[in-house]
Amino acid sequence: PKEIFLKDYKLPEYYFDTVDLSFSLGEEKTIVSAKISIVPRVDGAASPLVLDGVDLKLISVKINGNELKEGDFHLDARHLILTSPPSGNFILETVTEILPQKNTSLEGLYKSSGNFCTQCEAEGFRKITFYQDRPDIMAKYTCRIEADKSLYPVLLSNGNLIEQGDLEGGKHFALWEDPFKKPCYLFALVAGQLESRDDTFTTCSGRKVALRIWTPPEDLPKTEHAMYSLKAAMKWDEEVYGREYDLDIFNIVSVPDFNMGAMENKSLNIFNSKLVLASPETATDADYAAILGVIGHEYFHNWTGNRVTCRDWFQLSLKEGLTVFRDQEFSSDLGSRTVKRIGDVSKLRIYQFSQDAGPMAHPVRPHSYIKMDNFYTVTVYEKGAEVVRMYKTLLGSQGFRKGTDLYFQRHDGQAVTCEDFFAAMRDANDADFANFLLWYSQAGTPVVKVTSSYNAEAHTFSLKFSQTVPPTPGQPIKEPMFIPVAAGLLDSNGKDMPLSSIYHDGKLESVACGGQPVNTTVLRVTKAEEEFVFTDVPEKPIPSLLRGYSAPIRLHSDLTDNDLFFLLAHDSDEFNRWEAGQILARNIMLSQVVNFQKDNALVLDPQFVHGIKCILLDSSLDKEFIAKAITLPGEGEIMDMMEVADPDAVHAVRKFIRKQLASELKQELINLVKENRSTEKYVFDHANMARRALKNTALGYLASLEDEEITELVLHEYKTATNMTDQFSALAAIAQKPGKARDDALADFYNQWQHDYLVVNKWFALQSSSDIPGNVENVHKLLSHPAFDLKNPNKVYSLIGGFCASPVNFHAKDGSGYKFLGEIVVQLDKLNPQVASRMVSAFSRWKRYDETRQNLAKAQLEMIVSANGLSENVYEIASKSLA
Ligand code: HT7
Ligand code: ZN
Repeated sequence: PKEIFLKDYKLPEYYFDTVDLSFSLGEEKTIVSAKISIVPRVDGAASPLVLDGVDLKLISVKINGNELKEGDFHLDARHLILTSPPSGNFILETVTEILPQKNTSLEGLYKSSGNFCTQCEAEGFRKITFYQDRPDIMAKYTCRIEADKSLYPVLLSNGNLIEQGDLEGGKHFALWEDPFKKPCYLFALVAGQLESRDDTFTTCSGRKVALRIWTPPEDLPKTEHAMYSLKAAMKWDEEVYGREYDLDIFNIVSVPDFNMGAMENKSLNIFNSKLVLASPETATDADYAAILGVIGHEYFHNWTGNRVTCRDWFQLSLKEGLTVFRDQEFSSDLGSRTVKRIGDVSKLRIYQFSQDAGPMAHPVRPHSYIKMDNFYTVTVYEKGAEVVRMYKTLLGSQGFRKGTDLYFQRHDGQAVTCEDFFAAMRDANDADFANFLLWYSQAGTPVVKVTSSYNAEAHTFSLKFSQTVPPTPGQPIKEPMFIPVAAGLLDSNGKDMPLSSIYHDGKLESVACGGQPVNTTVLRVTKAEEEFVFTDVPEKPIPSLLRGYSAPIRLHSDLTDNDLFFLLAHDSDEFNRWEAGQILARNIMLSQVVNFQKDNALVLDPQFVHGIKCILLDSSLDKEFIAKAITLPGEGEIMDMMEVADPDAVHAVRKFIRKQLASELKQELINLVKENRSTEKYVFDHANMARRALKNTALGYLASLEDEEITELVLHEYKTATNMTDQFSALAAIAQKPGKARDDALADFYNQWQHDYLVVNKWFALQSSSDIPGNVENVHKLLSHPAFDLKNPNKVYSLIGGFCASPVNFHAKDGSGYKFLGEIVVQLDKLNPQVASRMVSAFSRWKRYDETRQNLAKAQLEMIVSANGLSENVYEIASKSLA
């Protein structure tokens, strides 16, 4: 397979001005006619025009109305090359035949549950028609769709509907025109039996926008929350970024077969149904929150991605990092900022740090790829969002807004690079960003060590930083990064000390703001070793560092356990209160892992139990914060901190600590369950979600006990639940232990919800991710369950993805988990390479385990790499994992 490099980027030889597409959708085949007006970049230069095209049957090709004969063009499996096009502007017309009904890859044009739909990002448009399939080709499109009227009554594409009508033979047509230039990855078409929930939004300048959410008729009642989310997002983007929607219509379509979460096609967003459909009875709070975030995310792309797009796919984080940052802030503003930040940072540390430390580590802006689909990663998205967040941390809200205003002003209608975003931030603020651009080009998570010392005579407090960035594939040596460290100092009462000046680099710098001392200041750490000395510090402080998690780094400080307990109890930065508890928990878990490995008895530090108890009983705290603060770090996080990951030890230790906490705090936890039950009808707001989160976290702890009273309680919660959040949490609590109660509850749940495929997917995931011994057999059986279908990505993510998320069973020492995944990947790859390559990623950290596991996992990777007809998608991940 061919590797593509950022350094090889070249401007296109030809630009496309207008593109007129015409689709005749049929049951056997679909005919696509394309008429493109083409402008050479350099007038008069008649270089060959290379068009991408995959799985297309060419019917005809014309230039300026004249049909080309063989010899005037060259056709291979991936291209149509016009060897000597005219020297000036010209019109290219092609007719191609495609087979959407046979397209199980779910990219290009395909059928999903009887309806036609498209997915063109990243390089799916080449499966629809011959084109220069690259994002720097921006053109104005029209799209005419013709289809049987009774089978496909609804015909949608981008932009405005300008004509529609009936045709002979029971057919009809619709003609859409998009007035905005766009890259082809934003093209979309939908045709099918759909109905819409309609609403309107009046923009800040008074324009009325028609909003439509399309679903199969039976799903329509479940779109209320999606519509609420869309309107909230439109308003927020006006208020926070001054961005108004630009067309008179905005459509969202829900489809059950979709490789990712959703797609931001211009004015015709297409969504995986699990991120649109919700009702209190069928969706959990987590589902509701995800819908809010993703509806916001895709809507925000209209400015960050669509109007200003990427020059090439290496710049993906330009739109994704920025848009993730925007959706994170949107959700924070509508809910709890601290809780949202804890969730986002946890995701980053669990998944992105792990990627950064493995064979697939790549910079936020990758240097090369074989298959672009493999680079829609947590590094590009989540670490990319952290990079955007750092601009804001350095510039403040107003400075950041000045930067985005200048970015839109300079680049509206253009395809640009990460440097263009950087330059807008810098120029709008006249800022010195030192070597900040390294965040885009250096992979790996920086490790920062900090030591502190107090000088009681001089009343100064020193922080000495040292940083390293670990080597990653292709990048053995790294430069020091520019790391913004938000810091505060706590006095002995736990109050923030006022900060006014710091010695740094031989100079005394004021950190006051408008002449007033501040509680938090941002230290600009840029060197391998660097010291900051706070002045006028009357007593020895406890430092609170990296407040709000101001940079995506691993921070090692010299804080003692007592300091951490103090921060847990007092820090004004709520994120750091949570963080202090997590550091303590990680240390305790790691020390018990050593005990477990030495066959010593496991013990739990009473001070930790007391700390958790204080949090549980602190009624001044947000309930969702309490739920997060009492949740132990995940097994993956602990394994990542070990020399050799030991899934059995980590699992046993986490289980032991949970059980110990449950037993010592049993009465407090029972009270929390009872006090926080749902009494009224389901409301999606922070207070109610927080209450449910606390109740269900407490229930989960209690269910780890062997106790009749608790078994009764958990069953009672299951039976009396009035919403899916409570029902599913109770089911998960019951399912912790094998036995009749578990079997009965799982059967009961399936019985109740078998008609709802989204709920059934939860049921699959709950079983597959279970840590009950020998679970691989159950998962094997579920593969032949009538509700399972390997062609549907959501079902694969639930059943196979769920299984890989269970460390004890996936990493079973007999290799049964690895064998199961290996076989599935080869099978799946023939249907859907994108989904198969996501699944094969579960093997990528195989070198972290003991020798027996390494050999077993490696054998599966070798088997996969040598499979016949392997896709480039799976090849890239599997071969890089083996390297
Ligand atoms: N921009 C969208 C990316 C996406 C995608 C990429 C590869 C293959 C399938 C895909 N479906 C959607 C989604 C987003 O980040 O907004
Ligand atoms: Zn996105």
